[in-house]
Amino acid sequence: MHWHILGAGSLGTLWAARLARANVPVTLLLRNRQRLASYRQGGGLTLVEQGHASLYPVPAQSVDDTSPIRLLLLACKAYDAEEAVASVAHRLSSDAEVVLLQNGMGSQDAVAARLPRARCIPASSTEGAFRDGDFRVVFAGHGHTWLGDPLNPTPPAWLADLQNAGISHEWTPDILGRLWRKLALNCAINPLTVLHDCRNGGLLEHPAEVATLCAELSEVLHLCGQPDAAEHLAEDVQRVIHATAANYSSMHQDVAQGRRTEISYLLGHVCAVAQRHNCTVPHLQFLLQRLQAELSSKGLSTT
Ligand code: NAD
Ligand code: KPL
Repeated sequence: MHWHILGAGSLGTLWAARLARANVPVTLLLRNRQRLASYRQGGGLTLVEQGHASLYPVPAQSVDDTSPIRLLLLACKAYDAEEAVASVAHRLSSDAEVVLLQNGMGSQDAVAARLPRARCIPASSTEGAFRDGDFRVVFAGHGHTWLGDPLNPTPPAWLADLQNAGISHEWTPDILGRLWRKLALNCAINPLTVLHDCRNGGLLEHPAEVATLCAELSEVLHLCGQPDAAEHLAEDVQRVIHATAANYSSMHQDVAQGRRTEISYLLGHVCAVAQRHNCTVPHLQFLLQRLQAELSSKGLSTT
């Protein structure tokens, strides 16, 4: 199986370098010919692991190349997913599979609606990576990736490539439950870390605020048919806060670095779903308003 990877950022580069290292055929898809030229000038992707940098000359194309794509890893941010996949939709084969690495929810359905013939496979990852240069990624936190197809529980044969590449993963029939649970954890933690300008552990000083959000999040999860994802949510949020006390949440990092957040696919999505079900979630709604005001005051997008 030949992998094409669209989105040469942190996670896309991390996957590409490890697949290439395991001799799995992989091609990076870059936004345009200018990006392709600058990639080729650098000679490939650099992966930094435990302070050690290795260069992988992964082949690359621009999205307007015409060769067919059978297996695509979509590794851009949730707010870019639809447009990015549209740029290569005409290249997807009739039996194409598309792995969706986006955090939060909402973008997966939008992509699937654009690609009615493709098998869309959402993924949820706890791996951590960041860019410290163009086409250069630091593997900052070992984690695990869950993948699944909500419409078809049969695992794809190419999971063996992930095994060979040392990408820790699991095929799950309940990927939606996984995504909802991670979304709920993110909503209970990330916006508050931005508003209180603190590390995750700083939320230990705001137990009532966190507990109230968990209660409303559980209500929304039940309404959308995800009771398992609601189980012991408050306890799990406390566990994550303790386990990651010294870290800044991904949303805090985005805001601190002046980057657009994925708010519409996280807290924004939960509030929109609650509204669709006529479910009042005043604390989540107020949190969203405060977060949007904070982003706006910093000149960042509120969507
Ligand atoms: P990133 O911003 O580092 O990389 C995204 C890349 O996609 C960028 O290089 C961007 O230029 C590219 N891109 C966007 N639109 C494009 C288009 N139309 N054509 C071609 N390229 C395009 O993002 P990331 O950190 O790798 O995150 C990707 C997703 O994975 C996000 O939803 C994020 O929340 C999730 N995630 C990230 C991490 C992490 O540690 N980085 C961990 C877990 C989940
Ligand atoms: O995933 C996270 C993030 O920072 O995005 C955790 C660590 C769970 C905090 O919500």
